[in-house]
Amino acid sequence: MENNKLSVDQAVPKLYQKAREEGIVTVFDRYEAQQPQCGFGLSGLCCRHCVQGPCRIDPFGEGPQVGICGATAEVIVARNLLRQVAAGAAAHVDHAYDVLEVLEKIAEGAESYGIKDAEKLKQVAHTLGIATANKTEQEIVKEMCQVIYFDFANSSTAPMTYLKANSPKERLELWEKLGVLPRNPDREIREALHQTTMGMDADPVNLILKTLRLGLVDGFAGLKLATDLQDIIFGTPQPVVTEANLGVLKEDYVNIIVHGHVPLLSEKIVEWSRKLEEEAKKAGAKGINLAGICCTGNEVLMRQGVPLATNFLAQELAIVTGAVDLMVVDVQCIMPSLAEIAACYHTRLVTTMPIVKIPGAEHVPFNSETADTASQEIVRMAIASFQKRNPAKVYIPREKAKVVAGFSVEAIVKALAKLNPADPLKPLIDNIVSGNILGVVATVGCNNAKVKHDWFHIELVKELIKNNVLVVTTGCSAHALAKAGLMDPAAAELAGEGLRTVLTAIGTANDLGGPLPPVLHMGSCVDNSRIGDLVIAVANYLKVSPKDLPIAASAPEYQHEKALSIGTWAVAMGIMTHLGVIPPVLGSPKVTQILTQDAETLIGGKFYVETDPYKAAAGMIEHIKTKRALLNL
Ligand code: MSK
Repeated sequence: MENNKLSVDQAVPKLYQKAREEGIVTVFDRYEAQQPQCGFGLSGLCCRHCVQGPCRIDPFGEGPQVGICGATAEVIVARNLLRQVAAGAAAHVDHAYDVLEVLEKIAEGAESYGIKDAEKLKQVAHTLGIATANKTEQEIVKEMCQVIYFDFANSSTAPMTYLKANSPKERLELWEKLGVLPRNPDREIREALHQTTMGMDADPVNLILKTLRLGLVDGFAGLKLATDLQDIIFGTPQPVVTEANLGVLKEDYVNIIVHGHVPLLSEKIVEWSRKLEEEAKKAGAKGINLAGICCTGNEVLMRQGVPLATNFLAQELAIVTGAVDLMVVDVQCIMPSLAEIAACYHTRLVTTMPIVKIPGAEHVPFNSETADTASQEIVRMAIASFQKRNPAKVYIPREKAKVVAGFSVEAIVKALAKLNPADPLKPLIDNIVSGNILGVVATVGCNNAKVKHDWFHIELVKELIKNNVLVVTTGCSAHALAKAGLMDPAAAELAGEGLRTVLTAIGTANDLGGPLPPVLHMGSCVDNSRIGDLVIAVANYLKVSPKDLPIAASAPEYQHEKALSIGTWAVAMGIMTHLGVIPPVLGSPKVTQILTQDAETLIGGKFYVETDPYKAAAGMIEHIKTKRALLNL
């Protein structure tokens, strides 16, 4: 791929060039090798649900208009979308379930993990209707686990407790009326797979309603559940100062990269890297340097201040630096190609989960019982690997940026409380009402090889903040914005005057000696629930529905099915959700119309597809202005 098409992150072309010189093929080359991509697949018109197929529908009306079984374009597209959203939801629910199992073990006395945030424990317990007075932490945890496990064992039609406990009344009533209230999350995922098998649902509207239901499964049994339980176990993030980009790797340190999603592993690697620092020194290193990729990087950044190495699309290039002694992965977004690339260097790639094994990687089984021994083993493997590093192959780019992160809802409220201790949300609401803050946009999601790396995230956000839109962010979008310096308080100068005034007022009240950054890092992909919590808190304060707020969401460069399920949850919450990459639905005019137009009347939110960042920013700003006008602002 030509250098100017690769990335706006300047570390990327440098390392891509190194990879080329060393004969290493990366995601950028594999993307080019896939061109042209199949038009049927791109438009969602290919069905492989039974073995009579694959069937393809001719979008131009000249070839077949139905599959062998008679399925129309509308049915094929809607079924494919439901399966993708169900898969995304499954990934997040499985993630949350892993954390739930560990929480249960803590209640049973397991010692590898503990309760770091007792306040959050009580707060979540109260939300679930569990009394906490005169109870030990273990007793509260036990009761909480019982209530949550009930959702997963529930065989009735009763809606999910966790969703009911955490949703606004107005949304609950609407979801019930539409018949999209999920029951047992596992059952919903199972039923979605059943519903989309050959000879099942042939009604695109019914399939889309089920898709909304699966979005809600993700939002509450995936995102919200995972974030809450992780905060209880590992602590609720508070502001931290750190750095982002591959320049955080250090030549004379043992460099370990944590990659994946669930902090059960990465938190332990952080703990043991600190404890085994002396062993690294004895091996000739100055110490151990940890850095993160993808969302587990966000998890340890938010809670431990661990720097970010890079995001999804540049994960291979981290190894191409020749300076990574070991990369340890858990689940999701891990390119299988990493093993082949690691084999070109001294880098050890370590998988840890029974459902993620990569030929060529070493496997160290990790679970709550082995957490400490496995983490020690992995850190020692990295120290041994450091001694085999070939200095001639090392090139660490200098790019890195200052990052102020750690903005959980609790941290935001705490910062606002410095302006108004009695009513912390008031300063935020007042500034939205006055127009200092025009509205809020959440940018989330991945990189996608179809888009110049990080470009959409950065251009879109610069446009938004220039127009006084406060940006909150998670996932690999947060990485892109961090690397671009937009989480450095100095970037407040890029914000419009109104927004800059607010950021400065909050920063000054919190003795930061300057403004808050114009982009607030709220965490990993599952931490989109933090954004949901903030939206609900503001809506409740104003006594309106989330759909009435001057807000929008955007996944500018998404690639994962998880992003589709998160987006569907956001739409079900009533939020206009921008996609910067065209989803595979254009083969069905009906499905496209429902998702991008009719949904708004039905549920308040809709998808908005725009592949130009400047037009997308303008579209979201227009939407925000319309919402403001409807609120008489
Ligand atoms: S890691 S899901 S590439 S945001 Fe959450 Fe990044 Fe997307 Fe994976």
